[in-house]
Amino acid sequence: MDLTSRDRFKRPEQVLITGAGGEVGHGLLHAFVDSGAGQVSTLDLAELPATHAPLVSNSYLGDIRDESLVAEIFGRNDIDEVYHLAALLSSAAEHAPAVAYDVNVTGSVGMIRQATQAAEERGRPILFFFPSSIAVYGFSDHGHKIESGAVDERVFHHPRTMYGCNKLAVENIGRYYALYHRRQGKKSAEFSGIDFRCLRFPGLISAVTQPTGGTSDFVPEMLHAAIRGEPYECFVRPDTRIPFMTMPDAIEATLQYTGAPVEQLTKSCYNVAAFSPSAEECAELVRHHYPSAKITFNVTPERQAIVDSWPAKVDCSAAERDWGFSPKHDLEKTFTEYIIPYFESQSGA
Ligand code: AKB
Repeated sequence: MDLTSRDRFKRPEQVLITGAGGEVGHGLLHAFVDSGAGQVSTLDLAELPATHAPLVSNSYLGDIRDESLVAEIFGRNDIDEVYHLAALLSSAAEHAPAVAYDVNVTGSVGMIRQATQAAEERGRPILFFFPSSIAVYGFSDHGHKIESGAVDERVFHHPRTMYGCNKLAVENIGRYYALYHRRQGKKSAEFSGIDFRCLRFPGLISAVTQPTGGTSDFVPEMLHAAIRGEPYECFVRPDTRIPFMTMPDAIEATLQYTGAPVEQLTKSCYNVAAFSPSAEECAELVRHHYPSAKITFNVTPERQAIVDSWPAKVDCSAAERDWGFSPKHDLEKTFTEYIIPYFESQSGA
C-alpha cells in the first residue's frame, strides 16, 4: 500500500477500527500496520481472523451498541482516530430493517457521542471517519430511474433502502456533533470534539475478500466465482450500471482524506468512485480474463430495484480538488494491475 500521500501530512498514534473483521477493515488494518501507526485497537462482534490478530494491539470483542464497552475502550486508550466501519449492508438491512436501524444509526450515534465526550475530556479533537455510501441517493421514487449524469454530493437525498436512510442520518448527526454540538457550560472557543469526515463509497471490489449482504456485490461475486471456477447467476439486469472502485483505491482514498489538513476541506462528506461499468461489461471482462467463466443473468426484483435507485455515476470533483483524490485502477486495470497479479502471487505463478 502506497501511503506517501498520507505520510506528507501526519500519522496517528492510536487508531480504533470498528468492524475490523470486514472487507474495508481488513484493508485498513494492513495499511495502518504497514505505515507504522503507533497502536491499532479493534472492536468487532467476532474474533478477528488469525491473520489479523498479530496486527492489532488491543482487540475488543463486543457490540458497538454497548456504550459502556465503547466508553471503556476510549478510557483505556488515548485514541486519535476512529474508523467506524461496523454496519449491516443494504441487502441485509432490507431483511432486518429494525436491527439495521439499531446497529447502523443507534450504534453509530453512540460511537460518535463517546468519541465526542472522550475528545472533550482530554481537550484534543478525535478524527472520526465514517464510510457512507452511494445508497444515500435515491433515483426511482416512482419506479422510474431518473437519468441525471454524474451526481454531486448535494442532491437526490431520497434513499430507497433502510441502509441508505441510516447512512444519511449518521452523515448528518456526525456533522452536527462536529460543528454545532457544545458541551453544556462550555464556551465555543474551548470546544474540542470530533473532526467528522465521511466518504460516500461506491461498490468496492477486493481481490482478498468477498462482501456479504451488499447489493453492489454482483461484480465482486461474479469475479470471485470465475476465479474459483464456479458458475455465477447475476441478480441484476445486464444493463445495470452503478459506480465502483477497487479496495486498494478505497483504502488509499480514506487515508489520503483523513490525513488532509482540515483547512483544505470544504465538505464533511465526499463522493469517491473510479468507474461505472454495466453488469454486462463486467461480465465480458471477467470472461475475457477467465475464459471458462460461466455467467448468466437472473434478476431478483427487490435487489434490482435497489441498484436502480442508485446513481449510475457520481461526481468526484470536490475530492479531486480538495485533497487530491486520484484512483489508480480503471475497470481494465482492476484486472491487469490488481486482480490478476494478486491471484498469480497467491498461486506462486
Ligand atoms: C452495499 O451494496 O450495500 C454497499 C454499498 C454500495 O454501500 N456495497
